[in-house]
Amino acid sequence: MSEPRLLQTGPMTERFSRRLAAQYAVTPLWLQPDPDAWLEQHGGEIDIVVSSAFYGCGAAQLQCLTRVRAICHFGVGYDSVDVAGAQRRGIVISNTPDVLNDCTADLAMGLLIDTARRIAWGDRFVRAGTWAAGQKFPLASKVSGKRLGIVGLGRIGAVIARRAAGFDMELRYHNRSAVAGSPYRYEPSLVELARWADFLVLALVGGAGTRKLISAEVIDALGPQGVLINISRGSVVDEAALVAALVEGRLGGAGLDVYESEPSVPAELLKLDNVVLTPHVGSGTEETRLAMEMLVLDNIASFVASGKLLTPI
Ligand code: 8YV
Repeated sequence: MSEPRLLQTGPMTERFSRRLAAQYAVTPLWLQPDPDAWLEQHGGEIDIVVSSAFYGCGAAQLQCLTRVRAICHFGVGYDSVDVAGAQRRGIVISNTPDVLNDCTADLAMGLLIDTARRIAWGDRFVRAGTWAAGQKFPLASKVSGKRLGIVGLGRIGAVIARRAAGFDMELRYHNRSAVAGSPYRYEPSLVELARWADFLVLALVGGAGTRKLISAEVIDALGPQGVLINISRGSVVDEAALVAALVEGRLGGAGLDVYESEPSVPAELLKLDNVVLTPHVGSGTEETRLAMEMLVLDNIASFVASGKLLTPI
């Protein structure tokens, strides 16, 4: 492909934008005075789209991109991309799998330990001078040796399982179907897994197929001693049911990195000490973001050179 025209739908790092612009003719869509008008007018000139979890490539955008042949997506989850629409038109899509497994699994364990052991809460307690004033901090819950249920034993889920083994945790998982050759016990019923588990970690894909899979029934099965950890997508949880259960004390706690309408977080959660909140940073380390950027650049280079993506979905 000679002189491909690229469209980047949203900002990533300065470094990535610089590298992309050094190699290709690229339009930063979010910097256009009227991005929709730009797409209407110039969408037909674009060959390759660069998207991300926050700035995807939806059906309306894709409709304007009449010439596009590839979408190189920054992130492992591509629910912000109109995959069905792209595939109908033979547009190929790449994502950035594997390079973010470690960091996302690390954050899952961090949220789990923080929620159970009340690290952030303890930090607030110390900073507020409450400890110095003589008050006692409430006892927390033990992590080691407890029961961990993983929903979605994919690439990230498998790394979380390995981390959990280091904490002598008992492990079961739920997927659409059992993972062939997995050493862990498969639980076909999500509600039963939640009933069994002390901690339920969500590591499944987002999108229409998993919307609100973590229902009020699943949350109630996890119960007042249970803790929910979500590092996947906010869309997989019935967030209103989760908030109600936490407010009413029907769920023990939650460690959340993702939400239904990011970056907004339900106000009720901000007041709860048994909830730990992070701003969608599963892959958010210098090392991992650099590896993701390089994989996006390598996918683009491969597609331009050979018409083939390195990590197609
Ligand atoms: C985001 C993510 O891509 O990989 C994913 O699916 O959600 C993240 O890594 C990243 O935060 C940038 O949008």
